[in-house]
Amino acid sequence: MNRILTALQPSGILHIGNLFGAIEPMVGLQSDENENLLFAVDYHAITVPQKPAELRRNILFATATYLAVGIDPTKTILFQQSRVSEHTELAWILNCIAHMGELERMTQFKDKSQGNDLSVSVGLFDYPVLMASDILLYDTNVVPVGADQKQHVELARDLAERFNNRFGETFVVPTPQIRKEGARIMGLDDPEKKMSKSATSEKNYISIMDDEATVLKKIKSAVTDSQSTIMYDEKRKGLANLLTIYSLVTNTHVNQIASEYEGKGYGDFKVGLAEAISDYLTPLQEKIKGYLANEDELINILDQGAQRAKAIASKKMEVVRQKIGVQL
Ligand code: ATP
Ligand code: LTN
Repeated sequence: MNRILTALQPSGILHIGNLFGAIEPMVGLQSDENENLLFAVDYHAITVPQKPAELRRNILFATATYLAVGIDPTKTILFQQSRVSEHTELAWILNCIAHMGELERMTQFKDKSQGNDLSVSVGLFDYPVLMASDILLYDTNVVPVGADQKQHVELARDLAERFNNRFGETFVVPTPQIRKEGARIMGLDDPEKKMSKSATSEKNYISIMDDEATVLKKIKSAVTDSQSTIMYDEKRKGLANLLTIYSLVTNTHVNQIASEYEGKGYGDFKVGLAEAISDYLTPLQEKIKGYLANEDELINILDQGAQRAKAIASKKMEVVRQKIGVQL
């Protein structure tokens, strides 16, 4: 049996990069041969300031979205990180074997702390260690993530190996799984950087909840180039990104889409793309709203998930405590 695990921050909006890079791959991996875990990492979210009422809403929204996309809570253990206290307990122990130097090298920290801002939280610096504990606690084999998270999964591997060398075989060394298409959807306003919800402009991303008019406006303003043919060419980064999105929402190969636009220009292409995105998102949005209308049911699903996760995590922590010598 393969244990597959991933997690997302419940921080406000989810964009189509999160959807195709992280959530959808988890749906495809649900099967009787795998044991899957998916959770909202609320303790990661608070590494930057959060308003309590919003955080609560975002946890429910994230859960509703996973269910709407096709996560089946009978096949996937669906829960909320903060409900399984073993995550933070193991993070402390891993903190004591992690090196300052390896955390300082993490590009996400460097990006988010903007170099040397000393007022960022200690939690933001320590974020990858909590992520390593999320993964190692469950003897995870495979971690599907977008390309930006590969470095964090590699830290989890290093910490697993270091712990195993020091205290004897304890943790499974996990493998990151980076999907080829969709692993890195780029920003609409800047195709050099990944689409990101913390981007300064809303024109950077398509939110899962954007309505038709907003999608059209954002796609129309997406950065492309001055050439006139629609074809897939990695060097034409803006267009390549839009074709990738088109391909993901229609489940059609990029070359086929390009051939449908032979002789046509960016104007037609962008209108077609915006329509295809909305056709994909509208039914999803209806489903999300349906789940959100029944909050008790969502909370009930999360409760059950937490119980199942806790059963695995608490056993693992007993082993870890024994290995390090604190279990009397
Ligand atoms: P932020 O930019 O604020 O860090 P984010 O949009 O990157 O947020 P995360 O919560 O960090 O979102 O990421 C959730 C998951 O979505 C991760 O697995 C990440 O790799 C994936 N992901 C994020 N952005 C993209 C993207 N542009 N393309 C593909 N996958 C992405
Ligand atoms: N850092 C990840 C979220 C995350 C995660 C994890 C992903 C926290 N813990 C464990 C995979 C496995 C991100 O998406 N930004």
